[in-house]
Amino acid sequence: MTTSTTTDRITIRPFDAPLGAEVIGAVTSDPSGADVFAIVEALRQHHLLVIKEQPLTDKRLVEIAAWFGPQFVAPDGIPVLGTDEQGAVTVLANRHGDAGVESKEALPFHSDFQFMPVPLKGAVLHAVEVPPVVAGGNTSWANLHMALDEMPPELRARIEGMRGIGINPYAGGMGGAGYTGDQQRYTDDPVPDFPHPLIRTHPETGRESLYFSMFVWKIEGYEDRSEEEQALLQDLRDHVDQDRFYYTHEWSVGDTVIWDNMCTNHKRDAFDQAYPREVHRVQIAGTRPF
Ligand SMILES: O=C(O)CCC(=O)C(=O)O
Ligand SMILES: [Fe+2]
Repeated sequence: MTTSTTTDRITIRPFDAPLGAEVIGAVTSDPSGADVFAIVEALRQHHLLVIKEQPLTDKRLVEIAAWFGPQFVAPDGIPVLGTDEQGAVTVLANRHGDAGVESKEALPFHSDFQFMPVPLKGAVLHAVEVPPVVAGGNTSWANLHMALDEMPPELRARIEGMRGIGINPYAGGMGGAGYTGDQQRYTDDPVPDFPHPLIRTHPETGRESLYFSMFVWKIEGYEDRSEEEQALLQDLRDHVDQDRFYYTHEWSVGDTVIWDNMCTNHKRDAFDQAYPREVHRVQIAGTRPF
């Protein structure tokens, strides 16, 4: 899509990519109702929005996230990304001794909180400090409508009507491969499975998308760890993680990315730990996938 939308103060310019658009104009000050409407509508159309190089306070970040829906803050004790100390904004930082959550390894492609009964509608990330682009740390998002549209029919037939089970990396039951550490809200207790459809319908647009990521490790109805199940999981991984579905963001300080977590996956490259990286994150509550 190449046409831009313009209101009094902002322009939405679609990327030349499978998803995403830039919001051009000042969002640090107060946009009009019409501007906000256009921005919300743009997320529906483009699945990912980027606001470039406008440093925001945490307060403003929370206000911007609220344009898209109520905020999700995990209740204490729920094993998700974050610590019990933080509130509305989750700080992801690679420095030790901070209030932040350590975040330095490459993150494989995933949809946030796919392991929860009600995963996120979306999330907002704001770059406070980032390494130079040559040092890594790019984040990429994939369009899962496209991944479904371009799925070989025989693969689609194998998942039609089926449900996947997401693993919670912050809880027990992963054979020790969980995300532990002082700054993660980890529990050794196993958590229940919450299966979700592998093909889901977007609750706002009615469009179907694939709903599959590295977090999905079991498929309902298959004998656990059977060869057949493993083969299907591998075929889905190979399909969904193709470069042609992705937009890659090279971060600058002050960038804000808002994504629709219902129809996208994302992943982040590793980066040179000589550089500090700090991104602030706000989560938008979702509804049960169907
Ligand atoms: O650090 C990043 O760029 C992405 C982290 C991530 O996966 C998230 O905030 O959901
Ligand atoms: Fe994520």
